[in-house]
Amino acid sequence: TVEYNWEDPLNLESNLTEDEVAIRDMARSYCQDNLMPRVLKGWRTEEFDFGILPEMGKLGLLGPTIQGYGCAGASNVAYGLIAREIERVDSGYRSTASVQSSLVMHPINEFGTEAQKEKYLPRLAKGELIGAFGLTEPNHGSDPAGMETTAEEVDGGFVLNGSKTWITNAPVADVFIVWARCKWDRRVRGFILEKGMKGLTAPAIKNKVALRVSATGSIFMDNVSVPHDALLPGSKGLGSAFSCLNSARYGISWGVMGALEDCLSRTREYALERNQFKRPLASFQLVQKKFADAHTEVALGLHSSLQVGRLKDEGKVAPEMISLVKRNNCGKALAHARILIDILGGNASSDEYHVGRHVANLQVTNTYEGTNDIHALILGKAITGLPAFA
Ligand code: TGC
Ligand code: FAD
Repeated sequence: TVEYNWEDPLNLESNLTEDEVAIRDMARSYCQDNLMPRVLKGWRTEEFDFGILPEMGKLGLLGPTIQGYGCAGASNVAYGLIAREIERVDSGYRSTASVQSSLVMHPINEFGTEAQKEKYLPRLAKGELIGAFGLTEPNHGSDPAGMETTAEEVDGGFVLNGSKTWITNAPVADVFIVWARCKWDRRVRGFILEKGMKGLTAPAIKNKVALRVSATGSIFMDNVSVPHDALLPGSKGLGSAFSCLNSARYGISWGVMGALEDCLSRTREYALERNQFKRPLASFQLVQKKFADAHTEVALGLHSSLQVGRLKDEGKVAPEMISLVKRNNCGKALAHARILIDILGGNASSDEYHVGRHVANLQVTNTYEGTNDIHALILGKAITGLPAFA
């Protein structure tokens, strides 16, 4: 007979390559030994820790699927496993890393010139440079097609005007991938902006109730002049911006399962130790049902993401598959973290029990990169052929 392993109920391990297991184990030890001890201070002070990206860079955790330029060239499944380990500690650390990898390094690698790749990728991979990705605007979140940021061609380059908001890493970024509507043909394209350019500012949005270990801010562009080589020449329309989201959304689908796994293992330990009515909480049927439900969703969520990752590696992934796992895993992680936290009773209110932090973070993961309902509409369109966005 086969023994059931509650920590890996469907034997995910058996589907991973040796390289993937090694990367996962290395990421897990780094996150537990180096991020976990810093998370409460980061959460309480909301101060960005500049040490973390260089540490991740040293271990090859940034832009890990990119071939060359100092990147690891690992599989998409390895990328997902890394996201899961980081988010087991905190979604904010995973946000910092996934923006760097999927939303900054990926578009430079995909749409950039050789010179742009050589200039930025090795330093982003080392964590020497920090990147941000500006798509969302104050008046256009779920509908980026309405964006008001413009790029105008002038002698010697382009001039950008507009603003972006709720941008991860913006206040600490050296490099900004900004999406703007080009005045000459009304198409959306990506531009690389650098900190210090005249007219460019990126103030922080402070006092967040979630993702407090990651820096978030706005990007304001007031007649920012950039040379011709700031344009990502391979970016041709909004679809290019969305293709970056595919990679980030896929990573988030793994990451949030890590956060839910952490909620499960913490509440399980608590329930085994805490007695009420002269019995451990873990012995009550209602408590066990909470564990069984969360545990089932983790197992199903991880296996779905694994399948999408394998298809992505084979070049056989449709964006809707990513919407399916992003929506399902974010929604399930939030719902079950909210249920599990009840097990902590009054202690749920203490940040030292960590589950409250995950619950707050998971509200954001269920919102950014396309809200739960927007992904429902993407799937609804695929099922019926009828767009219901407007
Ligand atoms: P629509 O007409 O559907 O599409 C426009 C063009 O884009 C193509 N396309 C895609 N291509 C690749 N991958 C995808 N996922 C794609 N989705 C669409 C599409 O084929 C079309 O191409 P073409 O050649 O025909 O022009 O566009 P729409 O304006 O109707 O929008 C549809 C909708 C609502 C689904 C889309 O706008 C959407 O996804 N909205 C959600 C916005 C969003 O996700 N924003 C995320 C901002 S970044 C972020 O949150 C980072 S947080 C990171 C962190 O901290 O971890
Ligand atoms: P809205 O679009 O105003 O949506 C509000 C509500 O209305 C939602 O419930 C939504 O589902 C619903 N809704 C909207 N349209 C429809 C419709 N057609 N049918 C039914 N319901 C609808 N963006 C970036 O570009 N880069 C980043 O790095 C980044 N990082 C972020 C970090 C944090 C901490 C946060 C909170 C956000 C970040 N975002 C980033 C922005 C994020 O992508 C947007 O918040 C998200 O896309 C939703 O847009 P919105 O906030 O404008 O909400």
